[in-house]
Amino acid sequence: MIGDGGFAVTATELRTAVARRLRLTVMVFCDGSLNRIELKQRALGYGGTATRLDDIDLVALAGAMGCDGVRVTSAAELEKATTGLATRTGPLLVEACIDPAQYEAQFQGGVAY
Ligand SMILES: Cc1ncc(C[n+]2csc(CCOP(=O)(O)OP(=O)(O)O)c2C)c(N)n1
Ligand SMILES: [Mg+2]
Repeated sequence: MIGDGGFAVTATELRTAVARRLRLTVMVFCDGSLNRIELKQRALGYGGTATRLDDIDLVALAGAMGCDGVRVTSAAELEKATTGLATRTGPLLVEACIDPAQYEAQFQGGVAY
């Protein structure tokens, strides 16, 4: 499990997972932001700076490396996308589109609880 910012700097590891035929499921939580850092910036009174991520089609990115990918926007879609993992022969990327608003509730004075 990884955020979209973290995945942006590690994405090509998927190619190794394909080459090694690893039955790995990589779940990317996509909120278009380095969100916890953005929240810390705002808590310190700065506007968000250099913390937004432009959209990347992660399913297409995975496909370019020979990796299956699926985009989900709900728990039901996630459940459907992750059935049959035990019979897979290679990695699966799950692009999970999430609303970052929930993080703000966990954030008080720049500290994540
Ligand atoms: C290789 C590397 N580069 C930069 C950082 C600094 N860093 C820590 S958290 C973070 C943002 C991560 O954003 P994301 O993965 O989207 O998480 P979110 O808070 O949005 O869930 C960054 C850039 C790091 N830890 N490691
Ligand atoms: Mg993020």
